[in-house]
Amino acid sequence: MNARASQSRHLRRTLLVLALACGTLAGAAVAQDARREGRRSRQREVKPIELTPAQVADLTRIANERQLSYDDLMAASKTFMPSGRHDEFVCFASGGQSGQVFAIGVPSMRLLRSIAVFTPESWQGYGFGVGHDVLAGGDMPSGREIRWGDTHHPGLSETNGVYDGQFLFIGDKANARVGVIDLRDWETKQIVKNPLTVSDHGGSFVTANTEYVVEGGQYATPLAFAYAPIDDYKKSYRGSVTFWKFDRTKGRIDPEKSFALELPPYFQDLFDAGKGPSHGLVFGNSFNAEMATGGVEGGKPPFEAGCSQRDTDYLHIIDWTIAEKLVAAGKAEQVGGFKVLPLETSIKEGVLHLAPEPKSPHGVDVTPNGQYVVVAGKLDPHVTVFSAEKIRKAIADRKYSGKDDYGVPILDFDAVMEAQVELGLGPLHTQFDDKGYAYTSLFLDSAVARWTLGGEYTAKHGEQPWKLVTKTPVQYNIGHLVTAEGDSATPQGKYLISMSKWSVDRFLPTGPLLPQNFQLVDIGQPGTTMPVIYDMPIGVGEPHYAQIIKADKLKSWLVYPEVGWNPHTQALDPKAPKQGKEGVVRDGRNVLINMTAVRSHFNPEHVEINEGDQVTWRITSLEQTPDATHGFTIGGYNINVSLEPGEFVEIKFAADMPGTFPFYCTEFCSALHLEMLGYLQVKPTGAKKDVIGMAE
Ligand code: RUQ
Ligand code: CUA
Repeated sequence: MNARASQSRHLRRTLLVLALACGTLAGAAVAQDARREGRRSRQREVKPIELTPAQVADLTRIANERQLSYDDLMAASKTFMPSGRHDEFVCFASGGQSGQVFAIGVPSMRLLRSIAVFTPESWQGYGFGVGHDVLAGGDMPSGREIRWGDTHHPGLSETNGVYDGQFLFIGDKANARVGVIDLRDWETKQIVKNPLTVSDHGGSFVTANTEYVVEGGQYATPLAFAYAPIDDYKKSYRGSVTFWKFDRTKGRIDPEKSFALELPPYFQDLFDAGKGPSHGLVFGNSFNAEMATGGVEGGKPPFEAGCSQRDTDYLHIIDWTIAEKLVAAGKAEQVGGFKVLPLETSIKEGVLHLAPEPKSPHGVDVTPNGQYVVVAGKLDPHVTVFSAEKIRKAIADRKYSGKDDYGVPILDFDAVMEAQVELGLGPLHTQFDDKGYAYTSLFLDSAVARWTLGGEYTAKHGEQPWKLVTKTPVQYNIGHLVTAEGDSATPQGKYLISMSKWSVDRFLPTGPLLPQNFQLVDIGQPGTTMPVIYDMPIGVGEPHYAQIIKADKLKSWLVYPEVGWNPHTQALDPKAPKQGKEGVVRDGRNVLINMTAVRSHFNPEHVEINEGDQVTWRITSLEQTPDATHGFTIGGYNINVSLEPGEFVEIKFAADMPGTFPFYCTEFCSALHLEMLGYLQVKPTGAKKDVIGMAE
């Protein structure tokens, strides 16, 4: 080979390597194109189509080959999203026992993301190098670690009863905790552990301006995890509802400014906050007004029987504006280091009233105008509608039908009830649309019921008020349902998701553990038309509640605002390693690694430390290109973090395991992704040689 040929081959190879390594530039260009493309495709003008006879024949042939009906074709055309087109709505669904939150595009029902909240999750690095402080916030006051959650009810932040797209709260029923997610980067920023109880259910529900995040308890216990024999139930066991004060500027719950109410030991269930005329009140239902304590093994009636003897349980009506003032005036007591308003104070000062509600209620849902409260009793085929105005009047006029065992006034049922609507078997939860309809899930019927609201809504739908309109069967055993912004002051209508608990035969079998079934229901047309148009299997956990928000309300970041951004403080971090200042700094046994990451290398690539060193490993991603995410793992050290564009992370660990540990990038970031690696060498104590070789 002559010199020139070899030179040119060398040049070509150099150019190729450069081209690959210059992923930054290439990637930026690609991403810019994609961004432009994205914008174009969203605005893409698609001319109205008119099917030619040949096209109709084509469609018909495919439909017949695939055994699709006309309704199936319609359903497909209502849900299919062409590549690059974005969904109109995002559904944030609880991830049940997975301890996560799922984000799903609507109407395509495509899973967009899971957000780790209570359970460590390795893709996001949550609990594997970062996020430990957040997770630790949810530990028991005794210090016991809790590393999972049973997420039930997401609550989007609201302004004047309307979703504002800033924050998302999520409750953990199993351990009584609330997580706070910032919707700029969709990451969990805080977990607060309820200091009074390990059992909640009525969270997270926000008041109309997110003044408070409401967390209602569930199974009564002595407060603050004390022990008391179950025979002391009535005396020593208590329910509670906690009002977590939210600081919007900090994006955090402020436990110091939060408080709770001591409640009778009924099993408080779901809660909802008033808005408009009912703003200032929260409504919570309960079961077990009987105060049954179970004991089937000793021949006593089991909970299921003991809890459902009476015909009515108690709706709790709580005025948090009074409670807030009392707490500010020092009327709260310290229980478990937390401000708790004693039950007798709440009674005396008019914070708490009860109203009878039908047997074993579950959902309590305030209408968009804030005028009505809909309660569904699982063992009553009706939903019962209470009027906020009548409740306020009955409280003012002291229209009581009696008091409970603890002296809490019970409002006269007929004085506060507006309507009862017979819907079917096992009504659970209710949501609303923009046409004056309400939708209630019927667990036992496996159906969604559409019914008409009364009052000012009558003019909207033009039908008879407080009447069942239609029912759509769902598959199967629906728990919650959710309509677009359907628990806010501005419901959007259009879509409803039936969160069906059992899928049975809807999907290919996946062993004895089957997915849940999210069924999209088209509620765009009035009257009796309300078809199911999509089935989405959820095979990660059993979701409970969800909320659907208009996608354009979410102002997500595509890259962090500045290189060196700390997602925990949501600010540029002065500790973030800077380009050109990388290296390893030793201070006695403390070692600080300042590292940067950019396609396709880490700097430094060699990190040599000693066994027993305390390591602080800081990494800044220098990337500014959307989606140019790196990962960072040290094999064998249980570490993996996600490095999103601009992000700064700090990982701390003890180098207690000597040896040679490659670290590498865990996101396929570029053509030279496999080459994005380095070596951590941990020299054993007493090692004689510099080179770590075979054990001697
Ligand atoms: S509650 S359906 Cu939390 Cu109904 Cu599950
Ligand atoms: Cu960076 Cu792969």
